[in-house]
Amino acid sequence: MTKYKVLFILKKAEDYMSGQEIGRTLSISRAAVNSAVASLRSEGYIISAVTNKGYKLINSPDNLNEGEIMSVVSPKAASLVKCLDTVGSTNSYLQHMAQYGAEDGSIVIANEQTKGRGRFSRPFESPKDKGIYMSVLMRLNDYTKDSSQITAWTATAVAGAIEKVCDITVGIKWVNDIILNNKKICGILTEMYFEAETAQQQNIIIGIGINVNEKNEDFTMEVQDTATSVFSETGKKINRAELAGEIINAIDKMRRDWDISNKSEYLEFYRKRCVNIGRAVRYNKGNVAYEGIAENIDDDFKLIVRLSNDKKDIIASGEVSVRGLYGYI
Ligand code: BT5
Repeated sequence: MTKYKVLFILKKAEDYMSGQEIGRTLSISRAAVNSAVASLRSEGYIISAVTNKGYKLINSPDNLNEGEIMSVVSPKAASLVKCLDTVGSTNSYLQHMAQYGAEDGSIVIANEQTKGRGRFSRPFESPKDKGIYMSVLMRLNDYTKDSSQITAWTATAVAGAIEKVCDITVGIKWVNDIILNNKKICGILTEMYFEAETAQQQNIIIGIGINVNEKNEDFTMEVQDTATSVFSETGKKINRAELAGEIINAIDKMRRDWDISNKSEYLEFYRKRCVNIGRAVRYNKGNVAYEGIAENIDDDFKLIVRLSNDKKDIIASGEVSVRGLYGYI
């Protein structure tokens, strides 16, 4: 959108820039520049206008849009990002784009989801303008790789980005939750799509939901005991575009590491942050309930559990509750 290209130019400019110069750079008229500026102001941007000098960006709100993303990642990465104000689910939206040929690496980011979902069709609350709700498309070249590990790799990439931007240390609850002070600040949902005739995996969509600037009351009563945000725990207001940019870069690196099976860095980081290890856990397989102590993460990111009867179990997927988290006392 033109207005976000204008925003990008204003963000890069160190001083006032004339409407004529902005128009020339983007090959648009001065009138188009004026209307872009008016529209950006209505979104909360403070833009000063001085006769014979032009425009200068004075202050930016915490908005997530393509102009903000352009100013935090490379042009190539930015060209793959689509930002939406509101959407049902970014995973569903991106899957639709994938069916119409969206490129490998395409990303959709929304400021709000009305039907955000977690695993087992559970809802993922996605309050407006507070969090980051994004999905990434991976079209795999190598179908022989064990793509079930993607969620753990993604948790590592996202946790690293959160730690860097927010200056905190997080935990990871196997397999897909990032936690802070024993509550959840991020969930990941990886969905795979297969072609009906060949059963060949066609693409993977990785959905990432992060609670960034929410207050406790932004969540419904149902999840208030489970969910928290970076802001609630640290008191820091985080610039969502900066965090989104860091995540985009981390995912981009992850995709390259995935192609060359560069796993050790991810395993080491994951094991260090995994809050299950050494704690009591419980889970179900079919109708049978199990309890034990989580011992470690194996080299395929599976959870190793020492059961109450001293037998060892290795869990590849599913829901595992950890004593001390989310109401398991
Ligand atoms: C997840 O599932 O945590 C995966 C969440 C993935 C969300 C992203 S947002 C972008 C993309 N588009 C989508 O539609 N989804 C993805 P699960 O482990 O099943 O956890 C779901 C449970 O977390 C719910 O049953 C609630 O208890 C809790 N929950 C709901 N909203 C939450 C929130 N905002 N923060 C923390 N916990 C939440």
